[in-house]
Amino acid sequence: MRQKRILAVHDISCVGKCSLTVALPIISAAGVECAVLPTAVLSTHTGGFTGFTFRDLTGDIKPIGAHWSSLGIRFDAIYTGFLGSFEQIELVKELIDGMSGQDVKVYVDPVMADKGKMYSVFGPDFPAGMRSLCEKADLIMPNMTELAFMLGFEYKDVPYTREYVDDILDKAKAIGAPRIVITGISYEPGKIGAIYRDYSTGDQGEVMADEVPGYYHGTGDVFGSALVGALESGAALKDAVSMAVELTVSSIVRTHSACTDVRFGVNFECGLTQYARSIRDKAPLRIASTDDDIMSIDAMAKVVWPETYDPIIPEGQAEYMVKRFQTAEAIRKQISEGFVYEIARLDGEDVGYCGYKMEGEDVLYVSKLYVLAEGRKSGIGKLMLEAAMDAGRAVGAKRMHLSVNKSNVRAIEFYEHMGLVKESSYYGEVGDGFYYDDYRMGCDL
Ligand code: PXL
Repeated sequence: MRQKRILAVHDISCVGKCSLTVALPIISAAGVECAVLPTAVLSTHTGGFTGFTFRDLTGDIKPIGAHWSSLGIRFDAIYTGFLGSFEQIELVKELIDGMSGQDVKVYVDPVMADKGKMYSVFGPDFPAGMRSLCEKADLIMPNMTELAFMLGFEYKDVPYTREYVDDILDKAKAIGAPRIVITGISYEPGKIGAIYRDYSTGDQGEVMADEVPGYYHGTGDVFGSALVGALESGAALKDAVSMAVELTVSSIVRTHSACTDVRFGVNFECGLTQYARSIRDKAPLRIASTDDDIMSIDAMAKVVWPETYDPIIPEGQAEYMVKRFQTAEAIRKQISEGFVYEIARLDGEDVGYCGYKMEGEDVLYVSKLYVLAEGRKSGIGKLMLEAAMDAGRAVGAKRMHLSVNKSNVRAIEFYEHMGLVKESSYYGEVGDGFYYDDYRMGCDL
């Protein structure tokens, strides 16, 4: 599995945690690389501190983007927030257009207003501009004030009725983003949270939490960064919204309990360990990198190899192969020699693994792909194989191949479904008097 790279496009507020000083650590904690494109540098954010400095970086956006293009640098996702000027909206749209055809997910937080008011640094033309940026997004995450400005309805403070919020969700479809998460939703005093809708599937849900009184700066960025980090780690929208609400609310609770000056932002740092744990539990894939990961593969192999092979190969052969190739010690050695193992997770349990390595410059060899009975029919085999292919492509692989026992009909059908074709037969010695009787299958990448 290839590590994802996100481009976060926000300002740097040097003091008063928000925007990039929040996006970088949170997205990193999700295990995702966070590259940055600073839109402005401010001595502090604009909410509550007076006399802040403001260096507009509009003029740097084009040359930075051009340099990245010249180097062929690509991103898996772009996450935009606070922009330093109206002109930056067009520049960011151009940056997104320049990435078209590269399968880049676009997340837009139309940061410009809260509690019924525009931020002081933005003019009246900003909402229409932001709406045009939102049109390019795969997911937008406005608050109600930003939606009111973009859609032209009158802002109403909480609490809302469910009918009111449903109506706003219906109206927001016109913006054109296929998924939306609205923050700061409350139906009753003391409870606050977020609501999401996927317009293409109709999937909708909400995550509510106990409200802590007061206004906390930078919480929109904590929420947005946690959401983007979780989604790019492979979490479902519902789980990603839960993780984002959990990190935001727990950060507010810690800050409230400490009675700190709220202008300095919330204590999200102490919630990062728990956030990273939730990502690990909800993300479908991870690279085996710890002793626990290796022990987990060792344990899965002891179950899945006999189950797969006992019906189709001579007695004792599966046990022999596990001892030779899938003990923790053997796996450790393979990893040290360039093998990568991915582990698949479902409902908090490890349910499968895939091992692969590069052979020479441009061939990916997938050596192991196993799914425990409880993980079958969940699409996890496909996910693992696609992740392996993606990782191979990223380092220049042009072809992939693997070996499969001729009697493993289920696996052969699956590989054919994935586009692989039988290339040759392979009969060879395993050791201890046992033999392989395999097909070699492969495909272009
Ligand atoms: O968190 C939103 C935000 C980001 N950046 C700057 C801000 C604000 C909100 O006030 O002032 C500079």
